Amino acid sequence: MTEYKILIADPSYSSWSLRGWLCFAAFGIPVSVSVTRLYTDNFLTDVTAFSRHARTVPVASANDGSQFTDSLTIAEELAHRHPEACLLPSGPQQRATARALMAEMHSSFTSLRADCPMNTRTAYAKTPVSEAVEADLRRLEELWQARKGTWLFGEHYSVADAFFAPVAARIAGYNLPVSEQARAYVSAHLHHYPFRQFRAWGQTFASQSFYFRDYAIAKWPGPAPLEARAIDADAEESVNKNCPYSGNPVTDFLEMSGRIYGFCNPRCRDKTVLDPSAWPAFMTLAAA
Ligand SMILES: N[C@@H](CCC(=O)N[C@@H](CS)C(=O)NCC(=O)O)C(=O)O
Repeated sequence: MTEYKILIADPSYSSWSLRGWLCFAAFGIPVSVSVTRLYTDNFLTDVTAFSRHARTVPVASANDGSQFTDSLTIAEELAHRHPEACLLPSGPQQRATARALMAEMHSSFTSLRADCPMNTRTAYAKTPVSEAVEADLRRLEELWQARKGTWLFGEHYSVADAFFAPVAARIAGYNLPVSEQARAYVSAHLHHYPFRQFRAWGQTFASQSFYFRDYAIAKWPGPAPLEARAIDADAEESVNKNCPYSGNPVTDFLEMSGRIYGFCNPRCRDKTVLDPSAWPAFMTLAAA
């Protein structure tokens, strides 16, 4: 079986990393993930150590020696290698449309991307919107108008949806003016399990001051997390003795609804505290 690796950066902020990661995670394709940090001296060293030709993230590789040094390449290669995972719609017309949407996302929306960089940690109540950003939003509305259901091509999430996930995060986080229809599509992204998981996991990494903005903060408009907190405890007190994710012995604990649950490392505990119901393996344990 092909084994994949992906290098991404700052999961709360790197929009291309989110796209690349979703190409695997949203389609059940296993991948081993490494994380580097933007705006540091290590960034380029980490990227080139992963792939000699890469200069940006995401970059992925397969154990057959292939390197995927761009998010479009990751999407296209995985679609080609894993037809059973249905990354692209199967009908030729919809498939062509999906590719066109991804290509436009990849090459356009520069004002929206520059003025409202993705930041899935913070939501703002009100953000100044330039004419250029408004034009980008109108174009997105045009593209999304032909949506066939929850997602662009019906009830099945495609890589075209994955490509728009960071834009949905921007519209939500900066409270940008869009129609009801577009807001429903944004909301679908905010509720999507892989998106919620990436968002919760991202918050376990250090923040990046480059992305801070001096606007009034609002509540994140996605699903409200269940209440949980990290606590000091030991395995004796824990409902489970093995981590719901790795199966390894538990060392780090959270408390939710008066019960204690264990995990095999602090990051897995913390990503669960941040959004418990985003993690089906944890919720199965909590429901048992
Ligand atoms: N065309 C690339 C763009 C990737 C990209 O610009 N990634 C940003 C992070 S979101 C990056 O690596 N920036 C570091 C740099 O440009 O030095 C793709 O689709 O993967």
